[in-house]
Amino acid sequence: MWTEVGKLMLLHLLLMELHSTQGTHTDTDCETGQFQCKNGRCVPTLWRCDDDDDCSDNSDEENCRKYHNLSN
Ligand SMILES: [Ca+2]
Repeated sequence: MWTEVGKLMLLHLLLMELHSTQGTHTDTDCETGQFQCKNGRCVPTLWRCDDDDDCSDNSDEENCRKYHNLSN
């Protein structure tokens, strides 16, 4: 009985996820070890914080403070 409920919940969550990502198809395209740019592009995580704009929108350099001295 419990497992059936669990399955239903899981299915529901899955459907919700699928539905919510329909507009942005690129959301799940990145493989493990890849970083998802804001524009949907995938770049190797190694390219993050290397002070080079690989995403072409600079989002791979945005969330790191390794090389950039942000105010905090
Ligand atoms: Ca980079």
